[in-house]
Amino acid sequence: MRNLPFIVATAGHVDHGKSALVKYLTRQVTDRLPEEKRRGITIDLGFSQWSLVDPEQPQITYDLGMIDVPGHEDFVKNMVTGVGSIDCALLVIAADDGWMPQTEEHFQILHYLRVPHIIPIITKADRADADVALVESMIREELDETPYADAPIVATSAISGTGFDTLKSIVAHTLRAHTPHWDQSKPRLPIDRAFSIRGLGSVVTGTLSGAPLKMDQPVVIQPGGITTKIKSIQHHHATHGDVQPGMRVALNLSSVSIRKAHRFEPTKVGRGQVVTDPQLGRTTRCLDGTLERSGRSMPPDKTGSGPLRSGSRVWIHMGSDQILGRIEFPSSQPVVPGDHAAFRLTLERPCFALEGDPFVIRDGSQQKTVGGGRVWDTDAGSRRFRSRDQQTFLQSMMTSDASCGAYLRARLARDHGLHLETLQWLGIWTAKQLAREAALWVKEKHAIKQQGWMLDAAWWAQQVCEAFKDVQQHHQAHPEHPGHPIEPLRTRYLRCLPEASLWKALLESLMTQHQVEQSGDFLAHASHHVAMPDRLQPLADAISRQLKEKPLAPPYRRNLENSPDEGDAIRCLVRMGNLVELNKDMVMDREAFERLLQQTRRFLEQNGPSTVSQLKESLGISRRVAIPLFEKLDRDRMTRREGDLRSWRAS
Ligand SMILES: Nc1nc2c(ncn2[C@@H]2O[C@H](COP(=O)(O)OP(=O)(O)OP(=O)(O)O)[C@@H](O)[C@H]2O)c(=O)[nH]1
Ligand SMILES: [Mg+2]
Repeated sequence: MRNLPFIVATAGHVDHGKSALVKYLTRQVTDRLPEEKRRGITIDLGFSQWSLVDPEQPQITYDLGMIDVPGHEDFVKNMVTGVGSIDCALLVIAADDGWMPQTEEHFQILHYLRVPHIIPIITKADRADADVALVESMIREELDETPYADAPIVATSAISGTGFDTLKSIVAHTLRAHTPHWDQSKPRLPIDRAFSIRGLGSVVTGTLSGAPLKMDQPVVIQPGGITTKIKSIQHHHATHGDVQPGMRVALNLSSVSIRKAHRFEPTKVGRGQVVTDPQLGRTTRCLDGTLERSGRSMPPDKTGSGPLRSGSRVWIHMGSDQILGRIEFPSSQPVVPGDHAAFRLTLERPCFALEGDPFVIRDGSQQKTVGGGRVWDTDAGSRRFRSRDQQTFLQSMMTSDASCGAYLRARLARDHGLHLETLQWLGIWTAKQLAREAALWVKEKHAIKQQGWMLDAAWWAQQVCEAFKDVQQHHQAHPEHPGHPIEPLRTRYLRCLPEASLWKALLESLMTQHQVEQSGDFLAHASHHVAMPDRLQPLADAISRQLKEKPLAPPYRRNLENSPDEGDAIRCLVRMGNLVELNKDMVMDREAFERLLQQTRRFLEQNGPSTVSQLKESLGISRRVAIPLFEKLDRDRMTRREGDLRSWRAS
């Protein structure tokens, strides 16, 4: 026996028989509000359960959470709230009325939200004025050239029961082919109802997607960042220890307060917020994405067919939430039906979203559905909308199949480096899906992997190449330097690397690909030798001459170094090995130093440990020179000092 949970919602024009259909299938009345009963119409979402045994494979039972939506044009905003994460829609069309304005509007909403299956159902087939054949051909025409063109159509009557066996077969057949929900480690429960029960506390209900939830699990409510714990769980009025994605769920949450009014309050809980994992998604007031406006014709009175101008106020519907914001397009050209456009949406309050989430846009007065699309950047506030990188990114997503691979490649082209571990929490794709696409891109040599990062191969090669060029240019400009000082290079590259840790990887690539070597605080090409620049040569010659004149009694360095250039010339002579630096105050001609070194060795080997006085006398040098000389030999581990005595230690 298999029990597969799925979510099925109704859709369609007012009075076409949605609630009657749900009642026939589930034996439950979904209209609860006194006003609904009085007016005989659905106003808000209704919920019930349908346990459908697969007529062809009776070992499978579909545990269906049914959402009944209102059809009246005034309540389309409630309808959108109900169909955010459904598997299948039953699009109801009355046999005596045909495809009407809200049939069309609901159909477009389902399409924008990428609902996987739509089953058109002709209701009221028993009515005297029903023309099933005509309505069927009308539906076929409307579905033509849409992803739902092949959907099976069934005619029913909730009075006589005609067509319901066929309907059950169609629903079972559709769901059998649909991939069951699985654990993607991204639990999301967009709240559609929130209330308090005396003695129990706060309860929220919604449709669970993305991952199971279990009792005692710590969760967060977004937007708001309210941390809480699941005290108990119900699914179709029965208590469960855990619940699976694809189920209608009621959660009893500890220490949260339910907001009374519809208005969003960040510290309270109500419809529109999402119960989720603390790591998941982003709360943001600025979204970038791609918008599509259906090119289907709409009846002229209540249409969404007017031009949509940059700067318009619109409602965005995502999950069970709806937020007012201002939409912006890259150009001043209005977006008309049939158009696609990149957009930025600046919201009046934060919303919770994952990159890749679908949404619906309605006009500022909630009268018309004007478009739908996908969110591609939940951190848009940190980027300029009209920047070339962001526009290229959004254009790529618009012309792509909006798949995980397309997202990864477009984002990599924009950001140059992606941290896959982080990315899995920002978007709708799992770590596994991202890793698979990344591996493909690496295999095709478009990307490389470095320390958990995926880097754009061409961009990375360019960074390494430019850093190498910097080192080379430094060699040319300053042949007297041992190499490019590392620190300024590091500071410069940290500004363009997506993360500081990648500097190490860049250094490594420089070393392995370009034979750059690090010595102390400098980077130099293996072939680099310090050389005297032409401009310093005359000064260097003069300094060398002075030192050679009195090889054993060199003047103090400050007396040789009367200008910064002379200082540079001395440093260069030291690096080139022509001079030896005894300490910061004294340099000595290399030949004289070598001679003194040999003499010291000979003296110490013959006479054993000796004092500075004995040594200086034998070498013919003053104490002024002897002290820095022997201290340098101690530092270089040529001599060893014990008290006042020095002995030769080098072997
Ligand atoms: N003859 C006949 N009447 C039906 C059938 N289905 C529904 N009705 C009637 O049509 C009217 C509207 O039905 P509802 O189920 O409330 O319609 P709805 O689509 O839920 O309406 P809203 O939720 O307000 O959009 C009711 O009076 C129903 O009794 C049917 O198959 N045959
Ligand atoms: Mg109804």
